[in-house]
Amino acid sequence: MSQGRCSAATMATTFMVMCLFVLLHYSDVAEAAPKTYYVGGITNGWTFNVQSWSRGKRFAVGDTLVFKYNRSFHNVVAFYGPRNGGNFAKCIAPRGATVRQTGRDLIKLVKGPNYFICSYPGHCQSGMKIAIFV
Ligand SMILES: *[C@@H]1O[C@H](CO)[C@@H](O)[C@H](O)[C@H]1NC(C)=O
Ligand SMILES: [Cu+2]
Repeated sequence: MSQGRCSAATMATTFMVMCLFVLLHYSDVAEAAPKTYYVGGITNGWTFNVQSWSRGKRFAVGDTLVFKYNRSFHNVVAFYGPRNGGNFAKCIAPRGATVRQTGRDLIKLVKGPNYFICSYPGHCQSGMKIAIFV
């Protein structure tokens, strides 16, 4: 009887230790749940002088960016990878880049540099551009 109780307690302790281990392990490995961000903030959205909006934020692969804007005046051109740094700096949308223009575009971040510009003439030059490094 008392032996049975004892081993039950031992098993319970072992189980708790295992649970704790699994918890600690996964909190280390698995990142927080993906986040959603409104580029430029929910009020202003995707517009001129938005380029410093990403400063100080920590982005992760799989986070979603929401680009909210008036589609009569703007679009979102996304391109990726370290080779496109120059295009981003010069506000050039590379050939084959995806152009979105729904007025509310949801784009997931990928690993590496993620570049977004508005390709309407002069808009990117007026700060309608963001670079996010994940
Ligand atoms: C976009 O701008 C046009 C022209 O100013 C306006 O008529 C329209 O209502 C705007 N659309 C939205 C979704 O704000
Ligand atoms: Cu624009």
